[in-house]
Amino acid sequence: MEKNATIYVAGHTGLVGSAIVNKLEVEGYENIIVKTHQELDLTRQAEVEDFFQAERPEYLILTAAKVGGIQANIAYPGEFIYENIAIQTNCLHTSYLYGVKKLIFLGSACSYPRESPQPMKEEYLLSGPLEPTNESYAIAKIAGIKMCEAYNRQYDTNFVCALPTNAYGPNDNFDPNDSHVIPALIRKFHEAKIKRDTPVIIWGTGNPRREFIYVDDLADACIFLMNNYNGTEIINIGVGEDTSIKELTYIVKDVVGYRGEVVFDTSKPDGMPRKMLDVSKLHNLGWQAKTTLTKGIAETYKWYLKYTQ
Ligand code: GFB
Repeated sequence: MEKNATIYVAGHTGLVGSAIVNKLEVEGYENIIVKTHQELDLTRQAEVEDFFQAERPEYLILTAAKVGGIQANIAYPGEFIYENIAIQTNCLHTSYLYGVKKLIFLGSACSYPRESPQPMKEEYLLSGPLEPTNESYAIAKIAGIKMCEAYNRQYDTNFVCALPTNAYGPNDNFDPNDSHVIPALIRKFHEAKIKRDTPVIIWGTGNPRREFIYVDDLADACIFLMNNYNGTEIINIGVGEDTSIKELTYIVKDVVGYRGEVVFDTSKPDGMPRKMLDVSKLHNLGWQAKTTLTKGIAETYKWYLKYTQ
């Protein structure tokens, strides 16, 4: 991407979009376009077309999506399938209509089969049934991936699809019910520390394993792919190692400085038993994540204290 190109970052108020805008600014990109949800509702095709007609973005970084943790996915499957399919369909089709030079669409590691061999290679997509707790979200993302492939094939577009692992970091959603596990644990441990409330309840058995990427690393990887990758084949973005929810619990507990008891509530769902990406394709292109889990959680906790307390 040229430094003076017009780059539309869809979803700039979210976790990933905000980190991408920050990184683009630091790297000297001068023409970044953003729109709030009030200014542009991406689920409305006509609004999206009017926006592309007026602004003519040359590049699109598509991070806008309805996202949430395991409980949000269980509670709102209709919203997850509708909003994600609408947003991505409108953005991808309009990008084709208005000749966007290149875009990156973010899929998700949860699009891989529930019982996928680990680590998950790109070719395992659609090789088995999905994890039921996030099937709507996964199906929507698979539809986006397949739409990119189909448009590249039929219209010779340059639509890149990346599948990131679970992201976390500053600007995350810390809602106790709907958030992902890292922001949820930061908030639970912090509030328990302040209120001297014990025990802290962790959902599930603690046995599932997840791979977590710090959002600044994910932003860096997306910009790297925009500048260095043109394939139609999907590409995983991860860190190359995973952690059990139990190990994660004790890392967050230490970072926050909570000294009380922890209880695992096994009546809550575990979700997918293990989710870890094979990142050899990305490594072979020359990109690797830099931030350790403990450092990333410490940065996120600092942000949480500064901006939410
Ligand atoms: O982050 P999380 O909601 O996402 O949960 P998933 C990860 C694991 O942490 C699950 C456990 O095994 C949860 O049961 N966990 C323990 C908790 N305590 C908590 C808590 O207080 N809050 C939360 N949220 N989890 C999502 C998908 O799955 O991953 C989405 O549902 C999306 O579609 C996202 O793909 C990245 O990794 O299980």
